[in-house]
Amino acid sequence: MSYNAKEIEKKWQEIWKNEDYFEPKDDYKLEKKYILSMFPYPSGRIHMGHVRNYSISDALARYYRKKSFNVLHPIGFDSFGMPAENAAIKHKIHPKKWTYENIDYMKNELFSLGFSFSRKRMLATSDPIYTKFEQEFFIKMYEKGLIYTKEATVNWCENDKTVLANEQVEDGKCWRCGNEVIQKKMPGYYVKITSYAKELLDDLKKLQDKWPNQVLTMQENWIGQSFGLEFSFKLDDSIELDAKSFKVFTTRADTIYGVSYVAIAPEHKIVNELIDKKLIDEELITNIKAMQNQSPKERQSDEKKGYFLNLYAIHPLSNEKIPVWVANFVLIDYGSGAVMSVPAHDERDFDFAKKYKLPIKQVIQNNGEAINDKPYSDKSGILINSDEFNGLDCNEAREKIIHKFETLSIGKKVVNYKIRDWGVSRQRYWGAAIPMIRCEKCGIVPCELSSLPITLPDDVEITGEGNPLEKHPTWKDCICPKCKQKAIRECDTLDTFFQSSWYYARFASDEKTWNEKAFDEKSVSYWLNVDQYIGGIEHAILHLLYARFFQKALRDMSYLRDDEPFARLLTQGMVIKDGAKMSKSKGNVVDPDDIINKYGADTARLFILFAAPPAKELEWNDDALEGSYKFINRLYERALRVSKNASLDIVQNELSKEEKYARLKVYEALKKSYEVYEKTFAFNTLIAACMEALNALNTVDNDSLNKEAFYIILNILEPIIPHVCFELSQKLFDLENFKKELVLKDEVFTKDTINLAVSVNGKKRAEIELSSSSSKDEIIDLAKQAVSKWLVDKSIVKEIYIEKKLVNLVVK
Ligand code: ANZ
Ligand code: ZN
Repeated sequence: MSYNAKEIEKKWQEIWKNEDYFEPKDDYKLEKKYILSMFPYPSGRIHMGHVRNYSISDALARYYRKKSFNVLHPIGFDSFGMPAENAAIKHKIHPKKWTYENIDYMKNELFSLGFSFSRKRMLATSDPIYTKFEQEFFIKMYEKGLIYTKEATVNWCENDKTVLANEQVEDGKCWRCGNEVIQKKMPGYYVKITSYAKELLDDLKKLQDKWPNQVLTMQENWIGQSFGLEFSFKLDDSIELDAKSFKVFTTRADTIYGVSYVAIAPEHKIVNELIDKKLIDEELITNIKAMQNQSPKERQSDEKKGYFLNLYAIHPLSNEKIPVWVANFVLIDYGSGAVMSVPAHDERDFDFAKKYKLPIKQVIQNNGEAINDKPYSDKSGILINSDEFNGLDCNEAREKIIHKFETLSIGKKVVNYKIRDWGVSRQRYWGAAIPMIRCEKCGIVPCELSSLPITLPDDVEITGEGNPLEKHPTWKDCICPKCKQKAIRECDTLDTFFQSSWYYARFASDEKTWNEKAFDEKSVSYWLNVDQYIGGIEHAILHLLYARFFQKALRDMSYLRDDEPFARLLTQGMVIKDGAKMSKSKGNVVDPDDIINKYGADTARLFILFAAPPAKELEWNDDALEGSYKFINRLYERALRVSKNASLDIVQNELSKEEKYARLKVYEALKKSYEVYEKTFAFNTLIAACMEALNALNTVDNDSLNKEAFYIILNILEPIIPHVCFELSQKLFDLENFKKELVLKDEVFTKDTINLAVSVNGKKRAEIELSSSSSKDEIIDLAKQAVSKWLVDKSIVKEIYIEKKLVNLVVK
């Protein structure tokens, strides 16, 4: 009877399926655990990254089930998005067909790996019922002012023919296809994530030590809070303008007397007024227009550039005349779109001042040194050239100067955030339709809730050119809910991140009510928030930020209760092979199906959890895979030698030294299992402990001990290699018993030996291990034997024994 993975795995997968083994229970009095791994995109096949992700979550789900928790471990598919349309263009297959065929295939793959997902709570975000509630949220957010429309410059990918959110632009390239992103002015819908900026930042504190630090830092930087002073510069009245003043934002109010010019963004309204009224010459207008047409990325990489606007502002404290420049480094949508420039203490301002020969005025002392070829940008030092503030430390000065502006009512302390509102309009077919209507008479009108979901037409032509919904002959025709006249449907669809922002909450709702409401109140308040979320670090910013925003917005719309969606987060490392991330483009992919066919699912799972701790990169290694397979074989053969009828009564004191040692190893593994499943997730160390225990058992021939040992080891390993553990447990033990939680036996850990140092003339020469019941004479005898080579031709003058610590022999 040798190990047959195929047979065993098929058998147990059938049993689990037929007996609804992994469905969460409706009994809300039970203690719950909601374990969630990021759901896959239905690209066609499961890859090793998925196997890793779900092996981790499955191990946790199975562990907590064993501990009698009510466990929710759901799975679904993030099934709207561009690849489906690209497949349509390339292979002439309808996106819906492509998507749902992939889902069917991948579902089977997932279950062939033995993952204990709930089957009843499976969903795909392209399901009309999911769209229905998503559109409901959209309309409610619109009515609350959390979603609005604006014409704005957007990131545009010419290859995917769609708008991209800032978060989807990586190094100026499209996150999906890698194409260069360009700037385009377009109307679109925006989610006002900025209105939650402060809470999104403040609540990161609640996640401290529960989320990886790296992710917390990335979110913090992305939100980008800074405190400073906002005040107005009056314009000198030598030129007649509608704008009489303009605001600036500075984090360095302490440098106010060092301002030598002010710089405004190319899109600033003063610039536009100067252009519109032709108050500046043709050549300057042309130059400024060229600057306006540059993308933020081009402006960033371009050298600092600017033009004097023949305009002066008045310094609010010194009343000096300060030249006003337009500059490419000033962003229109940060702060006030204008900067007070202090070349002596800011790198950027310094470079600009050098280039255009503008004055450099030092206002903070730098160890008595003057500013020559480098600015002094440290935020420490004593103020000089600053009137009444001279002599103050710059931190104190900053507060005092802000205070002065406030008392004079010419400025105020403000908070600024770098985060921008989230543009969600996409000019694509395969997405959730934006449930809005454009009426000539009434303007933009939300669809009626009773008309939801607004589903996609099936008969579309997908060519990659333009928006298929826009081109459809009839789909966009509709009736305005307000005036009942003919109107036009919004033809853009939602960013797919809109769908993945609330799926975790949908899973938490009882599926029996899925058709009637977005969330069943009782079940979401029981299941949420997610106790442990597991997924890739690539989602550190966008997905996790959007989901956190959704949680808060849905809370404020009374759908949900918690402030944060994911109590704990584990970001798993990448799977790499030959030094590079496993990916089709690198041609180094190992297909999980091939591993399952050759070795079985348990081997795949064991290997992936053994090869590296979850947060670290995992290097693919064929030998280690083979090694995992061998271990399972050995486990299987050794377990079958256990005699079923042996009693489990073991008297610790009657065991031999080897038996005690083997039993200790088994219990050490058990102890480790609590720590690993509940805290560290270092499955590799747990598996190593089990291997050690198995080795120690090799020398033992004790039926009771063997039976106990395998009972424990199979229990510990079940979350990792479930099929073989279920199989063996069924053969050896009563399965019902097997589900019980295990208890540590302290007696196993009490050591009955002590270690003693032996020295000769005060110098340590050996260490001996002996039974704690040995007599002093026996101990000294053993000690002498251990150091015999230092006693040759010597005579012992004194024997010193310090109980349980050391023996010292004084010799001559
Ligand atoms: C004067 C100053 C002196 C500044 C100094 C810095 C150092 P953070 O910290 O990232 O918020 N700034 C303000 N609005 C800007 C805009 N729209 N585009 C480009 N730069 C802008 O950055 C705040 C600082 O960035 C502000 O403080 C301002 O320059 C500049 F020694 O004011 B500072
Ligand atoms: Zn109307």
